[in-house]
Amino acid sequence: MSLTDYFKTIPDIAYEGPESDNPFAYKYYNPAEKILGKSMEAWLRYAVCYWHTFRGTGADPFGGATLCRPWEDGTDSVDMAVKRADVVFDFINKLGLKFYCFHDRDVAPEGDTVTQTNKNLWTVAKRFKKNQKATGIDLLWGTANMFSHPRFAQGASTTPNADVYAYCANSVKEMLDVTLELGGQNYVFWGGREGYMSLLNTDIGRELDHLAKFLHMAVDYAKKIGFKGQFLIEPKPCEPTKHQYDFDAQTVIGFLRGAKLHKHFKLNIETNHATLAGHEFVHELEVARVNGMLGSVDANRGDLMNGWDTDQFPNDVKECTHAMLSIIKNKGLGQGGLNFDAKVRRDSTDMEDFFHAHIGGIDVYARALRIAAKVIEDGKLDGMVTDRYSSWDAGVGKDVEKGKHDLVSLQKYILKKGTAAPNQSGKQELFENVFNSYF
Ligand code: XLS
Ligand code: NI
Ligand code: NI
Repeated sequence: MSLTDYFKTIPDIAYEGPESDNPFAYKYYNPAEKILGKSMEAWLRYAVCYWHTFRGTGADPFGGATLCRPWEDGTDSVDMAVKRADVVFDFINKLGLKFYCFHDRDVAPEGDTVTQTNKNLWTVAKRFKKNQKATGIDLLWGTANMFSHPRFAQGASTTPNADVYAYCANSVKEMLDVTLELGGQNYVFWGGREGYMSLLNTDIGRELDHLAKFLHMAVDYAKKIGFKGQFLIEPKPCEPTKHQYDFDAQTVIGFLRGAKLHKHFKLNIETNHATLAGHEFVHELEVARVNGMLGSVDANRGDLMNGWDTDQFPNDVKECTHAMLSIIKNKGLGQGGLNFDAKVRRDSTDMEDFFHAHIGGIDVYARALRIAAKVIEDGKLDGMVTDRYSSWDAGVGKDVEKGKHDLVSLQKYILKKGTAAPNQSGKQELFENVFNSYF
């Protein structure tokens, strides 16, 4: 079934196995195939993101639009927005995926008044609802864009301008209503302008209080309307602001705990944001996971030579495998998923390139899932980690974990023993060799 005929030259993308050389086929992603007792589709829950794939133009600070989208009429009208909504569902259908994600401003233009802006959003949301019904595609998450328009230049919920704060309340309220109406499974906060450029003109204490208040208002409103979706915060250390408050997973978790919001939130971890923070992607996943807050993933990658958010499609099998190990240990992403927050390069100018990009990202994670499952099934790496911590499984270590010790009793123990047992080798190189042996 298709709503438009823009992709009629592209075949439905299906699994053909690793031997296939068809660029319009999956070599590793076989949605129904069971891995560790669950279908690949259920583990991976891929989503297409509206903003890069349908609203990104290829423009950069040095040049204008380059990308080819034959359906665009050059306007930002509501009519165009509704037409685009049909194309998006056709695209996701061709890929055989089940989810999409969007910001309010990706899908509908602002009007002259707030009332008109909200009306525009609902006009497109109605089309989404119809298309979701017709295709079985669901909303993974909704969010509000509170960073593009000049009114947000000094912050959204951390702005010095109280009217802008109220404007943001309207945006989040409407998008929560829309997300509820569309059965969205999560709601994301990414604080693009929630940070500062200079401490000379910034009252960070006041701004952080306002941010916490704002998130509490969102939680209260969700409760009021019966929104059961998961709230997610997406950490990022910088860009566009010099320092963003949601710097990394550990920072966000600390903030949420301090504001007594942690029970209501999980994290949406983005690969390129992790690396911008000076962390490996898997570090961020693990920090979220061990805190019980790994909710969803923005799957992309950066460029090692570049210090900004290049939002490239993921293609590193080893990095994705390491990530999938964490996700499997998390027993999956629950109602979250893998959202391709990624864009084709500005010189990838064919409409087909959107397919190649997604096929590549889908296959690299599918391949990573297969390898990670093998690593887990073998149990070799996990066994080596367990061995490394074996001093905690008996004797004094076990007693400490059980809470049976204090400083005095531990001193007594070590005085009696005379000195600490020697360290066992950490064997990092062996661990790396074992991990490498799976590729
Ligand atoms: C930007 C973010 C953004 C969020 C959604 O760097 O990744 O795209 O995912 O607002
Ligand atoms: Ni993102
Ligand atoms: Ni990003």
